[in-house]
Amino acid sequence: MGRIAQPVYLPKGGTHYQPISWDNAFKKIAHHLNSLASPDEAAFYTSGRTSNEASFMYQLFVREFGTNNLPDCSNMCHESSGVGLTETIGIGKGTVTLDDFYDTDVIIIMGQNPGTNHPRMLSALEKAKKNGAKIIAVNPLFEAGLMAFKNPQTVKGVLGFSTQLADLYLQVKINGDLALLKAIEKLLYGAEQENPGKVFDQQFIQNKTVGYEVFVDLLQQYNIDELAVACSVPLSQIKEAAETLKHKNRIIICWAMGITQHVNGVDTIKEIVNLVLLKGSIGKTGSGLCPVRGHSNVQGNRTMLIWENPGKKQLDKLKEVCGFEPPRKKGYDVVEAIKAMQQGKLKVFFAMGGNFISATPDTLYTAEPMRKLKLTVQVSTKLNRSHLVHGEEAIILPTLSRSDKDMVNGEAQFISCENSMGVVQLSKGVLEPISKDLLNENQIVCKLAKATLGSRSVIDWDKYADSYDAVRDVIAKVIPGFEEYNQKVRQPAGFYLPNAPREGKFENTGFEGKAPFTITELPVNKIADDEYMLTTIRSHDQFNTTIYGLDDRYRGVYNERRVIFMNETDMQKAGFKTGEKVDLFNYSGGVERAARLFVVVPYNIPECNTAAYYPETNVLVPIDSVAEKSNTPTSKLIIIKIKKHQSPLSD
Ligand SMILES: Nc1nc2c(c(=O)[nH]1)N[C@H]1C(S)=C(S)[C@@H](COP(=O)(O)OP(=O)(O)OC[C@H]3O[C@@H](n4cnc5c(=O)[nH]c(N)nc54)[C@H](O)[C@@H]3O)O[C@H]1N2
Ligand SMILES: Nc1nc2c(c(=O)[nH]1)N[C@H]1C(S)=C(S)[C@@H](COP(=O)(O)OP(=O)(O)OC[C@H]3O[C@@H](n4cnc5c(=O)[nH]c(N)nc54)[C@H](O)[C@@H]3O)O[C@H]1N2
Ligand SMILES: [Mo]
Repeated sequence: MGRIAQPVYLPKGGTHYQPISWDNAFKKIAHHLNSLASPDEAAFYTSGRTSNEASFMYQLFVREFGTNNLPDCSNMCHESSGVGLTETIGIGKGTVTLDDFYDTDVIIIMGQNPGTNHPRMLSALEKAKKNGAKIIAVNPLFEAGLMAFKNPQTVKGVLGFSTQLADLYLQVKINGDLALLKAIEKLLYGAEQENPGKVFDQQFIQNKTVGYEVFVDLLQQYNIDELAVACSVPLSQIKEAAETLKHKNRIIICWAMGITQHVNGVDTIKEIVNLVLLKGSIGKTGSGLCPVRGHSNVQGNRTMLIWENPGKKQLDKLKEVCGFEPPRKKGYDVVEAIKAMQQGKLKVFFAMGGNFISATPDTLYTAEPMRKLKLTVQVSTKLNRSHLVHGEEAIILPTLSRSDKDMVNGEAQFISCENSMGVVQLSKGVLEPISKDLLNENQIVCKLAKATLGSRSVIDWDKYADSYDAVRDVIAKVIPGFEEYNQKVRQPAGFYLPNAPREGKFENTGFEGKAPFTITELPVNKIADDEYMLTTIRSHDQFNTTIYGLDDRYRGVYNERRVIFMNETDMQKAGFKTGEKVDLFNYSGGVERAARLFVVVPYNIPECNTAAYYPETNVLVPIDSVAEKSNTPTSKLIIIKIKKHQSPLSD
């Protein structure tokens, strides 16, 4: 079933991984770590599945070892949301709860495909609609899962009736979102001037925000027709969106990767905040900001300090409670870690889950230095590509998955996670583990810490290895909002973490309890005549880099993943027929990046825009193409050329 049942080791020059005992595996890793010239020569990656408990212990080990090199999948995912929200509302998280969906007037869904990626959200949307909410979708692709929804759990759903989900579908061009938001704001401002106080929430603006005057002054300088062209949505539809919002203030805006993975991802998120502030749609029922996360505990990982750059306050607290001086120098994020490998500054790479080589950009650029590392270690539930692109020596440590029974000293344990809405809940596996030889992630961390740090450590690793309750007790002392963690997590529905903006309070913004309007600029997305914009997306049959099947049923694609969705006019211009075999190229920085042998599929997508699946297209994403401030690879806008397929051997 693709699961791994025992630790395995690949010696230098070896061709096969071979079984190794846990003790020897830990000794080998400890030896490599302790031989480094500096702890900063190691990096410790995390994918977003690791529980709060294991994440906390992992960062504790890494920091006591002496580095902040904690890159994580967030760096490629919602980092732009974290940055954009922290700079505006003072906390890098969303502000809505599930109940808000059931009592709202308008939900805007931007750059997100919930039909495939967040199917459980569909029931919430269906219920919202039933309660009278209008849904506006913003997406370059007409996603079937956003257009209509068949709920298999209702009689009507089973009989094939479907709810129309989106009331208005705004087909922006790739990265046209910022222009669209400004266009909507401009129209609303016009209406506000005609009817002062009837469109914007002036009281909220007065009491809770700063920078309104400057913001609207600059907004006025934009030309509405130019904004419509910049987002490529017909003005009539933008007017319809503004009309829908005009007299409503219970508004929720959701977004995901279609917004975050752009050069200006942080700015687009700030513009989403601007719109919400104008309408006073935050800190009250049925309204707010909703970045929809990916991995089950990616938000919790960050709360537990899986972060290359945590604030001074949090590190001071860690020092006070845990009794050692944590390193203060900023560590590497994902892209910085790859570059550090290229420069020979990293020698050991340790991954707590994930599939680094397949998830990261510029696959060939990244693979080359990975192969030169002294040691790569992967803690994995399943085999994947990253086990094949390894250092001189390599170790795979198997672990329990979330669905496995986690027995410690004869007792089934539970762990806990935080979801997108800031709810912390426990989770307990039920399946019999595939082998008695598996350790949970927390045990792996504690045993490795003990083997590596030995008498240097001030932490009682044995105690924590055997007791999640003990781990939760220390988390309760270090992380704000987790006081009485062990009691609260045992409540049936878990507990909400404190979230000031949800209560209409804007602490930590640097503006005395107020939220700032921020000034953004439109991106310049220029392409040459023979170039296209490519956005990389998920199909229905995958979870990130794990491909379960070759179908993408909502988009009508079967038995094939190497497809490129193209506008029909573009196909005609280029002389491509349906099913044409093509090669894709990116030439950024004077390097040729090629993804060969794709099949052209005509699709309802704006001209000059194309889409293809991740991770097959990651070879095309230039390492230097990253979002400003969040350093997230721009996986949703890669400039490509498309040529008829040629075998690389034919010339
Ligand atoms: N089944 C399944 N579920 C998953 C995952 C999975 O792989 N499979 N992955 C998980 C993870 S880690 C994450 S982060 C989430 C990802 O969830 P999503 O963000 O929904 O995933 P993507 O397929 O990357 O798609 C983004 C959507 O944005 C649109 N889009 C692309 N470019 C733009 C743009 O410029 N503007 C706008 N407005 N839209 C754009 C695409 O057409 C697509 O509908 O899903 C999580 N859930
Ligand atoms: N071009 C392009 N690139 C992208 C994206 C994109 O949209 N386009 N999306 C980005 C995003 S949003 C994300 S989140 C990243 C995902 O990046 P990753 O999180 O690194 O990738 P996954 O495919 O989710 O990792 C899957 C592997 O995790 C391991 N695993 C699963 N569950 C567990 C567990 O409980 N414990 C442990 N130890 N291991 C486990 C399994 O071995 C499995 O093979 O990819 C990013 N890369
Ligand atoms: Mo993600």
